[in-house]
Amino acid sequence: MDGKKFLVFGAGISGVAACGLLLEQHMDVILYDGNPNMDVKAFRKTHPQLGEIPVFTGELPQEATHVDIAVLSPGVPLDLPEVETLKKLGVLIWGEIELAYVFGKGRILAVTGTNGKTTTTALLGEIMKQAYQDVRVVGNIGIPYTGIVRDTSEDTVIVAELSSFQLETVHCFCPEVSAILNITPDHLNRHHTMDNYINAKKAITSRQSPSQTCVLNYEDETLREFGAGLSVNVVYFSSSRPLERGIYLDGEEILYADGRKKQLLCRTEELNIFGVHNYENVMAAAAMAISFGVSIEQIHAALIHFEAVEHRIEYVTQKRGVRFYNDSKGTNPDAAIQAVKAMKWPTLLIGGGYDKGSSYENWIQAFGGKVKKLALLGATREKIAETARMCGFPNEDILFAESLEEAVQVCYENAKEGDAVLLSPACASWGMFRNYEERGNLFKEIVRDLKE
Ligand code: UMA
Repeated sequence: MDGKKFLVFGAGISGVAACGLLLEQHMDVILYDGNPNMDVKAFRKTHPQLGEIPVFTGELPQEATHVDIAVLSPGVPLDLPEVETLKKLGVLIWGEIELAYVFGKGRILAVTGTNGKTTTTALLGEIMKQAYQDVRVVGNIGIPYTGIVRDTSEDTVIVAELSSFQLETVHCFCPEVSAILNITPDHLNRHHTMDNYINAKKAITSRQSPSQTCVLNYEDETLREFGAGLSVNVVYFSSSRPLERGIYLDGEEILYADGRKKQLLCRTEELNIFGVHNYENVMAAAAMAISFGVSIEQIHAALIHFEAVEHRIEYVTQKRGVRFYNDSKGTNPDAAIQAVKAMKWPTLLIGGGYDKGSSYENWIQAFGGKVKKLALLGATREKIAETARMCGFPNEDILFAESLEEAVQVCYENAKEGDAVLLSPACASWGMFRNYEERGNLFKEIVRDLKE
């Protein structure tokens, strides 16, 4: 790395953490952000740790291209003209995860998948804390990996949630245990084809050696086939059938079979998270922990204490006998299907947001007569309404809202005692909010302010 010059692309939380790491490593760093309206003065004030680092915004200036390695933030697409320019000039393209891996120490477990990543990562972090002193939970969950590198030692256990965006730019990154939970269409506006998206996810295991483990969902056809061709140690989990070797759900029990005997990991009634998708997250986290050498007792202790993560079918409160649930993390139709399936009450559903090019048919078909009103907002509202009508959802039960406040209000007005209001947009929040956390937090605030 001696004498190498870096360009960090994107001044969000990943870019800031990457710059911090590179400065600590005494590297030559330039920060670039494509947003021409970025207030560099204010940025410097809020990030004094970055000192006088050169910052460029708007169009990529030539002087910023005289670098050896560009570290892309996850949100920066690889086919962006600026990135193409850098590639043509022979600049190596790394992601923030690769940078952290190259400079960091410790043993790594990494989770990807379309849905369930955050819950599985958080749960795996809790399991690891039962067995190890120094555990760091990082990545797409909201904590940049580069931000904790300085604190890592050989004894650190790193549990990383990785998105397809982050996996597009890894090269040497190699976790000891990896997992792909499921793959359904998402982020197609960024990856363009399903194949590109699947290949990005698969990169999580591409550097692993035969003694290392990849945990896969046996009930996901793409992953089952993928597993059959892998030369690493593959451990499957299944919510639908007993496995000779792996973890599976059998009625109310989650069992671990090692090829000779079966062991009970936990009963579903002992868990504080519900729904088959959550049992899959539990199985994946447990399979990863077992492969890492954690005992069944330690895994059980963590499983029974684990609570649902924020913004994922999160109970907010009751008003006038109406229950409110925040599933702002339901940022794609598949995640939103799980939330609507988990509702046991007549539901007034708030959906819509940024257009990622998804199709909403399966989501609407999963309503199963449970959804009384569909309140829509954001760029996708017309597209969702059209699909809903096409699927036979009554036009008079579709409501358009200009804001989240209005959507909550209109649902509350139309709700009766015993109903549920669910925010589960099936779309990303971008365009109206900075991220799904901001959307979920605002939802909770609006709900708590509603008059009884
Ligand atoms: N930018 C450009 N050009 C671009 C795109 C972005 O200059 O083409 C700049 C923006 O102007 C902005 C900065 O890059 O200043 C933002 O970078 P970013 O979008 O990569 O966001 P970060 O703040 O660095 O957060 C990222 C992840 N964001 C995305 O993947 C979009 C966070 O995941 C992650 O928690 C964080 O790194 C820490 O690892 C969020 C997310 O929405 C939660 N992830 C998607 C998802 O879960 O579906 C993948």
